[in-house]
Amino acid sequence: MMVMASLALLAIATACLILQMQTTLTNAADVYSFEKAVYTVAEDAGPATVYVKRTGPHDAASSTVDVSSSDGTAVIGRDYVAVSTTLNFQMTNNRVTVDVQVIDNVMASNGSGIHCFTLTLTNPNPSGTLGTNAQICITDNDNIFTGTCPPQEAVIESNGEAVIEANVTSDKATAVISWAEFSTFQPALETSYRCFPAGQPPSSECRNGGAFPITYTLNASDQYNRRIKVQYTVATQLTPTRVEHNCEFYVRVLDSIPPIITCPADLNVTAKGLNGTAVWTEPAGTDNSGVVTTNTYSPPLVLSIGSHLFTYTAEDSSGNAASCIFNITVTPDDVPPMITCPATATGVTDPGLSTGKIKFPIATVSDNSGLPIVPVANATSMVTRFPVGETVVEFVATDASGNSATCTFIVKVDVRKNAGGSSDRAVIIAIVCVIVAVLIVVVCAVILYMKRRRRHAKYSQASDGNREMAEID
Ligand SMILES: [Ca+2]
Ligand SMILES: [Ca+2]
Ligand SMILES: [Ca+2]
Ligand SMILES: [Ca+2]
Repeated sequence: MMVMASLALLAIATACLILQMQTTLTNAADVYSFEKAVYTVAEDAGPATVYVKRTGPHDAASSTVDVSSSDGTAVIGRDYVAVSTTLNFQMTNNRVTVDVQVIDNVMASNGSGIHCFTLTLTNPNPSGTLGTNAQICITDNDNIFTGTCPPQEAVIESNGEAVIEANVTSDKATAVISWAEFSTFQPALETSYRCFPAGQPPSSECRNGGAFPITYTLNASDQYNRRIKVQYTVATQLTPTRVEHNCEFYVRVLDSIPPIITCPADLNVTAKGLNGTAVWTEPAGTDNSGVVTTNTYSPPLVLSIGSHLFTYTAEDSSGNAASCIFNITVTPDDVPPMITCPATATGVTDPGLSTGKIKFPIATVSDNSGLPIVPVANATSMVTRFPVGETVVEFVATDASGNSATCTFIVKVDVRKNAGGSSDRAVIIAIVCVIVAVLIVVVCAVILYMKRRRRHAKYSQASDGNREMAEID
């Protein structure tokens, strides 16, 4: 009994699972889409056949979808017969045709000779997913350009534009583009090519076989930045009224060559404390287009101890990118500075004192961090007074991470000879004595001289008196 109940429950659960799966499949949406985005048809080629296909995880036995047309450069009644119909899909038919009637008129279209209109899918039943619209592009057979406009090298794109696409090669910023030269039914009195690059007014001549610049795909603010319009103009009458015919198409030059960028060599930086300052020259990318942007980090950067990866990316204006990576390792500084003390410094006591100020150079220091370090001494040259005898002086050098190194040297002070200043006083006394002695000699000489003169005068008077006495006698 229990077994039968279990089997019944299992059968019910299995049935529910199958029902759930069927429900899931039934809800899966079919997809309706045109087989091609663009159908090109000659104006006089009769009906164009367009295919709509149905795909999806499950095909309903029968479903429908509507298709309708809308004008572009081709106009209902002038260039084509309006399309408005319902397509039926059967279990065994997932591909349904739509016949589009193109009108072979007698109107010559200017420009490229290509004119297009749009087919749109709507209203799937049961509900489904719809693909993108299709373009029906009609090639005019009334164009004076005898069917070569646009040139056969051009491909009609989904927006109806005729585009010749080329890629730059090697390191070029341009691509040479050539096309079959145009011919006309009518005599061409004057012909010229003009280009409309990058949304600018027509200003530059361009030519068949010319070098066309890269039409950038990035940072293009308008569609004209993505391709260049080429306009070939034929004048079939100059007077009395000038009659011109234009053939227009586009060129697109793609750049698939990535930039080149080379990172600097990996860098090792010794920390100053918990961080290290990394300095490097930032790389700049180069590109065949000549237009490239490279990210920057703006060194010098203060980085923590450890490994740091830096990625530089160069990108050209077509979206091609190249990168390089380099590593900066900040290692802790556990190496003390190298310090060298001066040789023994010697001197004598200052005059009249028992100490002397001894001049000595500061220690020389270097450190693996590369940073300058000023050593500190426990004495200062020409400020500290040293006693007579030998004094040990110590220099200490400490790097930014706190590693220290010391060295010592001897300052030796001798007693100044003739200490106390006696020698100077002796010199002064000696000089004074000499001066006094000279003065004494001079004074004595003067006194002797004066005495001799006085004695000589007395002697002369006595001689004169005797002479007079003799004359009287
Ligand atoms: Ca025609
Ligand atoms: Ca026509
Ligand atoms: Ca490039
Ligand atoms: Ca160090």
